[in-house]
Amino acid sequence: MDNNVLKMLQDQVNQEIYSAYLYMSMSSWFSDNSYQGFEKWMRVQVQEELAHAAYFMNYIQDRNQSLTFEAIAKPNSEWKNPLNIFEVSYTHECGITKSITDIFVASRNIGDIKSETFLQWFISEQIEEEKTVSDIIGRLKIAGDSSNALLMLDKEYGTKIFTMAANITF
Ligand code: OFO
Repeated sequence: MDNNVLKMLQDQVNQEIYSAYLYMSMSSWFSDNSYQGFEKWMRVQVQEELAHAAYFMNYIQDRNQSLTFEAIAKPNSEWKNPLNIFEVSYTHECGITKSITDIFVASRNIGDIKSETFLQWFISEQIEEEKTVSDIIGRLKIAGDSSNALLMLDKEYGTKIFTMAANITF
């Protein structure tokens, strides 16, 4: 396997675990501020990110390559309000989309069809991740400072449940 593509895949494991860590921090803020629905939404997001990490780990090992372990960056834990949290989440997801796209392009450039095929699921997943968070941002903007509207959205997003492809385990 090409060393550069392998390094990018190894780094992506770290990025996915960092995503989980970031969403843990966000979920903790929601808990501290009595947004139980958004807290649950973020906890489901944590599970999804850990599953993403596992998916990359499995692929690296399926290609008979080794994992590497670097420090996970410390996430911010000071948040202003739900809108601020989801805006940061959106920016973060756009960055993840870019890093996955970069691995896809690097794989394509060297003719690594296996990696290219593997990464296609993630490209689609990132479109969904960005859209979901962008929709929440739009609705939070409509809600503005209305406590009633914020509590209604909190309740609605608390119904999110964890679902991933059956072949992904952590
Ligand atoms: Fe793994 O998709 Fe979000 O970060």
